Amino acid sequence: MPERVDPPIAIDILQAEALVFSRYDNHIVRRLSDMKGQFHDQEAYQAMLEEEDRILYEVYDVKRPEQAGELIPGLSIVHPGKVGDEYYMTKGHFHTVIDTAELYYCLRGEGMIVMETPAGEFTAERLKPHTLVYIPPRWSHRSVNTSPTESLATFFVYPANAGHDYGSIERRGFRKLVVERDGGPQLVDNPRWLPPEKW
Ligand code: S6P
Ligand code: ZN
Repeated sequence: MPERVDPPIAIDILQAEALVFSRYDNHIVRRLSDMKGQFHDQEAYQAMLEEEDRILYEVYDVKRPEQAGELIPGLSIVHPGKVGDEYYMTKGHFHTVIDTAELYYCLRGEGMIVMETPAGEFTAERLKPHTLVYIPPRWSHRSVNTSPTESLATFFVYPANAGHDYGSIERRGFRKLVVERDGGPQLVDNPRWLPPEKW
């Protein structure tokens, strides 16, 4: 039997009002209601939710077999906005196969990627167009849009067998929050963060 060889895939990133892939298999839409318990100002969260279940971010990706050797390319769009003083952000996750890395390339907008290891080591990188962030294995990651007006668009690629562990971040949070202070983004300690010994 000859080995199966898939055809290569070429994708254009279309520069419409929002960036979009010319072809994709999944379009994931995450709303305020999907982020219960994630923003520190719970009152602001509830008040916003009662008004409208806004879209916070969207992801377009290409489906590939979930096996080692395959990659999943995608586009992440985080819309501008805040819940209280905390900027719109993705849920954030560890990869289930924790020894898998990921690459992010910022196409448009401004923001941050916050990252944390299981041992509680924290770091953050600023994103602006053409910034490339390589996230090594074992770092959980969340993208945050710090622009008051513009969507944050990033291209990402990660191993197709990585999987997503959202539960750990839902329970412990990230060590720092990205909030607006004096008109700009600042990292502050997350008062609800659970250190590794309390997991
Ligand atoms: C997957 C990769 C991205 C995120 C996307 C949304 O490993 O990191 O595709 O899924 O940025 O974030 P989240 O935390 O909701 O999956
Ligand atoms: Zn990831």
